[in-house]
Amino acid sequence: MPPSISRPVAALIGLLAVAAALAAGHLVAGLVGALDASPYLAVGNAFIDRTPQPVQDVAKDVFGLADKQALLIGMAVVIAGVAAVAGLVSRRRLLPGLVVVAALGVVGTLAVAEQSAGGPLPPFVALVAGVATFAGLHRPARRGGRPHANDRRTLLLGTAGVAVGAVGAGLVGQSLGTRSGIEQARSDIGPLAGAGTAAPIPAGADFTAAGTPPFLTPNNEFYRIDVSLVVPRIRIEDWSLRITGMVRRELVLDFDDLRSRELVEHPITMCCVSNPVGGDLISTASFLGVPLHELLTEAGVSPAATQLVGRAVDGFTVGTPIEAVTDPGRDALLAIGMNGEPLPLEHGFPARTVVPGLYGYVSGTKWIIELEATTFEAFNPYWEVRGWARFGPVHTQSRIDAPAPGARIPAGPTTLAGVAWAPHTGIDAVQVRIDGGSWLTADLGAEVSVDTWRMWRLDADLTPGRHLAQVRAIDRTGAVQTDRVADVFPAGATGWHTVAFTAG
Ligand SMILES: Nc1nc2c(c(=O)[nH]1)N[C@H]1C(S)=C(S)[C@@H](COP(=O)(O)O)O[C@H]1N2
Ligand SMILES: [Mo]
Repeated sequence: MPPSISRPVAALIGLLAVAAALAAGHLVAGLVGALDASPYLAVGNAFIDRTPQPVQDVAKDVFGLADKQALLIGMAVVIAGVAAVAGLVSRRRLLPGLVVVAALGVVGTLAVAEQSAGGPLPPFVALVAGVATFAGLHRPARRGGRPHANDRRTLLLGTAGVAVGAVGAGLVGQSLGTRSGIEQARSDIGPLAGAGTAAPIPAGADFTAAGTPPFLTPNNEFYRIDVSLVVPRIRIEDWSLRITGMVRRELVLDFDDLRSRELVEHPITMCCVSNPVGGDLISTASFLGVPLHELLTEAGVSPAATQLVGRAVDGFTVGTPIEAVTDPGRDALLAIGMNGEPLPLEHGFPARTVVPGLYGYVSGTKWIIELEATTFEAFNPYWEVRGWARFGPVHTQSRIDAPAPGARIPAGPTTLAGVAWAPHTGIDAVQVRIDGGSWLTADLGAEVSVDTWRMWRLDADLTPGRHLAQVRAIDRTGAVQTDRVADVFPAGATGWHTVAFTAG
């Protein structure tokens, strides 16, 4: 019988082999400038694509915007478990564990092939590194119990070397993959003509002193929803946008074509369909860009087209009702600027679409590379394939920001405050009631446009004790925000935001 490797050492060998593989893959992905070809990230992205909607909802509820980090950590735990098993099944013979390590390598290779255009080199190097490390550590470990004192030393140095090397390779890959000079290129763009031409936001458009958010959301606080684990990094010189499909002539536009056009600037409130009642997946920015209707008129969209499909480099697709983007009365933009700067990388650099009044998943293609005029029958976009509604008008909604849920505030005079929105319709009134009493009319912030949110505040005199505040909005058509409670899936949440707090 060959000597058997102790359990802890066997598990450690499995772990180190897989860590070396993933680190090597990450390093090569960084070297080839396609971090999404890192086997670890590609497996994560493949997993996201296959996660059923209810599971995604639970993940969002539990982890909120840290759901991506939670996924990466969860994957690490599972992979570590499989890696330890690879070691443990090879305590006597090399082959069984080697097969497990190679199988992980194959999974990584398939995931990269599906998720990335970065080519097979990163997962191939990962597979080779994993198998070689496993075999390389297994040999001295197996003989370590025997009189060859050298083998113990070899094993010790080998494990330490692999551990240090893996951490180093992973870090270098990460920094290479995220370096690539794109931030520099973005800041080199300089001021965009037309930035600052939107009417100034009037004082009194927000009530930050009473607890509302600022009217314009700073770019680094603007909510973010990405399907991919890797923020796409597009070099401007490689980028162009094609307008295709049911058009008289296809257009191809590069960044200089766009920035040399007449750019318009509009503050627009964007909202995610996954925003729960009372949630904060809603933000407002001043977007700068080319009106979509101009581009579509130039391309000559066929009257038979019903859907405009946006395609992005991350594989994401968006389907927008064509009338929302051909209507000159709706400020739908192909945006290249946000709050006076070029679009941040996270928000779609170098260009994205923004359409007032529609949830982001049916209107806002970030990192866009193609707009195709087509029909609803001909194409089903990313989230619609996963069961979300075909049309995504933003529901009229309102939120209480102060007091916060569960807050304890002094009894007596106080000011309640929050926001309301009915994008592309406008807010006419906000009403608040306390402890089920009669509806009181709140003061409204100055209106900036029908396409943006509107802040509200209400002075109240609170008796000591527990209280319940509720809010509802009334839109420009006179419609009162519905009290019917609906979940975010499949068409966006509805219902009145209710906050319990204590005074005294
Ligand atoms: N390419 C691409 N575009 C995308 C997404 C994405 O994951 N990839 N997410 C969409 C969703 S669901 C929303 S709500 C908005 C969010 O835009 P933001 O991250 O700039 O707030 O972008 C939309 N456009
Ligand atoms: Mo979204």
